Amino acid sequence: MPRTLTQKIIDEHLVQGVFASGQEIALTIDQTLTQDATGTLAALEFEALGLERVRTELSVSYVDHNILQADFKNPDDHRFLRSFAARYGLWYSPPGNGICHQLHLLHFGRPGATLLGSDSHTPHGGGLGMLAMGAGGLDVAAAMAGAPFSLPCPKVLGVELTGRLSPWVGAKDVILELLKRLSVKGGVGYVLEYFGPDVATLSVYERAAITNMGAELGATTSIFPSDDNTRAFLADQDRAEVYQPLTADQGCAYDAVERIDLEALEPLAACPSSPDAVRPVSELGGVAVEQVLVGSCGGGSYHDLMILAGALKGKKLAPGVTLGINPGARQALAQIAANGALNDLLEAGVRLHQSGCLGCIGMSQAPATGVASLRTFPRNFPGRSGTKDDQVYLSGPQVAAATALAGHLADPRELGPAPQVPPAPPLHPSALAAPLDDGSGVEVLRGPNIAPFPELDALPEDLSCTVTLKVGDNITTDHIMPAGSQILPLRSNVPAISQFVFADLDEGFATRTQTAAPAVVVGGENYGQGSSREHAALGPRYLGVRAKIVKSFARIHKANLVNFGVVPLVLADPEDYERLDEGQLIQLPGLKKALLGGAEEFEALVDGQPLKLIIQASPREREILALGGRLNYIKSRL
Ligand code: MIC
Ligand code: SF4
Repeated sequence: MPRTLTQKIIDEHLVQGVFASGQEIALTIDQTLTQDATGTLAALEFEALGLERVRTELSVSYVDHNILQADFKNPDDHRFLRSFAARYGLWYSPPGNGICHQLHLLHFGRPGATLLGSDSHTPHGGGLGMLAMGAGGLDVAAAMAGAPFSLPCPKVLGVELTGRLSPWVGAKDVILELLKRLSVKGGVGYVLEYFGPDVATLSVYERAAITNMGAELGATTSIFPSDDNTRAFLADQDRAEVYQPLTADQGCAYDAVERIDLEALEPLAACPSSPDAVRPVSELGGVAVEQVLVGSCGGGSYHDLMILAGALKGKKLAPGVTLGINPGARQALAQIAANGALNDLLEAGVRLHQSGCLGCIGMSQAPATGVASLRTFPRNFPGRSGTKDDQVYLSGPQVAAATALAGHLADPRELGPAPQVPPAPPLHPSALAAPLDDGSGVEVLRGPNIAPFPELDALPEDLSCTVTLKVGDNITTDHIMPAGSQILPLRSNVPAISQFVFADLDEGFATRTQTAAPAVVVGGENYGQGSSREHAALGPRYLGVRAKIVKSFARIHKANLVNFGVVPLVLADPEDYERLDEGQLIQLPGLKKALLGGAEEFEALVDGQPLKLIIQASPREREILALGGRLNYIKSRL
């Protein structure tokens, strides 16, 4: 049977289950990545497993999110992660070196491998033909320990690309087009696999910009074939030896197909405040913009910076506009410095920042009140910039350049001939520290910011939970566990960070939930979309949330809920959502027994009336839930 590329890589790594949609499968993981904001917990979790060294081909600990050092907290975490990497055999990337996904693509990714990362944009690696997936920190810690990664077997959505991108239209427009068509939940349960003869017109940089933002569709991951462009990219990185050609078999069957005529695409932008609120820039010309930012894992590559520099060369920013650049990697900064593009950018008036996530996760670069900001970042969820009621637009570097020159959202096609991106200078500076041969003598350095991991109790036989919050559709993990420069430094301190759960939506949530516990949160469709942060599951659990009842879940968040013993329940009839309200008591009699007995349907009681719920959990997940979480499950098996 002809196979898709996705199936080929899955078959190669399959240790449990069969390639059939919806079934739980388990895959061996070749490489892992963690970043600091999720990595400190992942490190504590790995330590709890009691191993001497990571058991992967390669694991890297990157520091790129919490890089501001306003007090001791973030530098304490950096020091902890550096010593943890030295102790347990990981590569370490210090702050300022660049963003995990960009660095991983440049320095470590390889076609055909599996990569598990504690960050939702790990699919960036799909640009190199690897199966790169985001997951919670605990899943990544387990993979670092050599455990296979379990997930529902995805379906494969083939995306056929034909034609060639027109001048001033770029990779970001391809993924924005898909977001426009499919919405932020359109990719749930799928791997997006790009195919067609004209895939060959896209460089690895462009492919990675596309697979990166496939995360915004809720997809399990996205992947491109590995071909001559992949070979050239790897050769440029002095890593030609890891190249292997990989494509889908002729005549393979996709579960669904989308077709994109690259030639017909026009410059697009996502409007506030969702990555799928996409419109042609030509229709948005009136919007005044005072802040433009070019950077992030999905929009700060050498290729992105060169497009920007080419468009700005010899010109000046519009009065009143600030244009910040956050190079995705130290290498990209060195390359634009070497070929003169950095000078063109500085002459035009850009503000140069260090390599890192920065404003993408509200670590500085907040826009002023009431001012629209245009960013080449992957996400514009409400308030994520750090400013309340923010107006954040997303686009590629072409639109960013035209907008910075005009002072309002502008169509780059009006700028004249489009710049060509010259080959990257052969420079690969990086501050990566290689693993030690033997780290057993290294002391792991813990500052006061690192609190012990909370103990989680097993699920009781019967539960009665108060609804302490009811929310709507597409709730993001940014809503559940906000980020930003005030809260992010608490990522290693679960009791402290838990006080901020739902803080932007409902300030009283934490106290109310702790008082009413056990508690339940009610939500709509695609609950928990966005980031992989497990704090969005662990924080509520710490406050006493024992179950969530929603219309549907996003994949990573649901897995995180299971990992921390919060029972994910789905309404059998979505209309029942209307019957639920804050303050109600929901009785869940015999829930534990139902879980362990494998029941798919479960009857709860609300106001004495039955409420039909669905338990979508594999036998393994049911056992984890009954024990109160995955760490308890692992300990019970040791
Ligand atoms: C994001 O883009 O939302 C983040 C910040 O990178 C998160 C990880 C985190 O919350 O630490 C993600 O994408 O998983
Ligand atoms: Fe960092 Fe933003 Fe990428 Fe998340 S999306 S990894 S915050 S740059």
